[in-house]
Amino acid sequence: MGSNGVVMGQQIRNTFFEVLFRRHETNPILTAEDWPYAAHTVFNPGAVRLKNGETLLLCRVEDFNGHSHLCAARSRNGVDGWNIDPSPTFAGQPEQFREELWGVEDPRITYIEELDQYAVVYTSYGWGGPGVSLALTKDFREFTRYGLAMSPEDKDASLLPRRLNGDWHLIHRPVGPMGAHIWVSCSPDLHHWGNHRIMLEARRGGWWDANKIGLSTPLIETERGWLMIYHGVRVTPSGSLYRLGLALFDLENPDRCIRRGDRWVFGPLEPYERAGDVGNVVFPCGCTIGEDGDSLNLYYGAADTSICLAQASIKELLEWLERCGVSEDRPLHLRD
Ligand code: BMA
Repeated sequence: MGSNGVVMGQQIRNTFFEVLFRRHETNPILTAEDWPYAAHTVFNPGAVRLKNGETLLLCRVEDFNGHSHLCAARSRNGVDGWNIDPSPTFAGQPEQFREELWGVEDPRITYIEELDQYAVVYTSYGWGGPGVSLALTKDFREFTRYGLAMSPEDKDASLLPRRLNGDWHLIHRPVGPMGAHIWVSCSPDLHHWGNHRIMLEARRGGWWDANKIGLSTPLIETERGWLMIYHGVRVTPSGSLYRLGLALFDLENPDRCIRRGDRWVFGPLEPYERAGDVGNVVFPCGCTIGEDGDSLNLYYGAADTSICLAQASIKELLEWLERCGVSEDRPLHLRD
């Protein structure tokens, strides 16, 4: 073995790659075999720490028709002992919401103090393609649907937890002729959206996050700004590679990027991330923060097949961005 690598099982790992996210030793923490009813795969969960301290995962469950619905799993420690709803918690309702004909996917959860409710922003899948839908809930049992917030093709969306300058802010990822970039849009009432701005651009050419990026978890509020974990998609001759990067945004003007990391910080490596229905995918939709205000639990879908956990320190992520990130104010010709 060369001097820049260590052999761990079947994997060769580069010791020069700074490990910011540590995989939980019991990964995958949830699979379809844990489900109390027939499920093909479980992945891409939204996550939240409830007021009673429990962790709730709103898991994407794919059935044997190929359609997805959402199902809540609750645990005291966020690792094991999951109490899974005995039937789908939130499924498409195409009679009233035609955009949900082929199901609902990839939820992101934000607790909204002003409303004392959780906002669940999810992908609804219908004839128009994937769009962004919104629902509110107090208890993850009853939901008030707001319908489509962003028409197709759009996904990877999440709400900021409070109004800024009087408006709600939705982060989302429309697909356009010039690539798939992360946008932010505003609303006074969660129904009417406008003031659309690009928040983070996909890079070009040979970058790991060229052409297509998307929000991963809801933004994390820190003293230095909104911390974003985003995914970059690299298309290769044998399929797409989904990896994660970090960026930091101004607290009052979230379309102003303060720092962005050039390297990815987490990518598929373990067998359960490399192989599955869609191999080489790590796809987080939710995270929780420990009582210390620093430990981050990142819940992610592995290879569109199972649910995994990786842990990090928010302080370390911010320090890494400070050290290794670049300012997005640099001239465009240096950015591509
Ligand atoms: C994205 C989303 C995710 C999925 C990923 C990899 O476009 O559809 O739900 O995990 O592709 O297949």
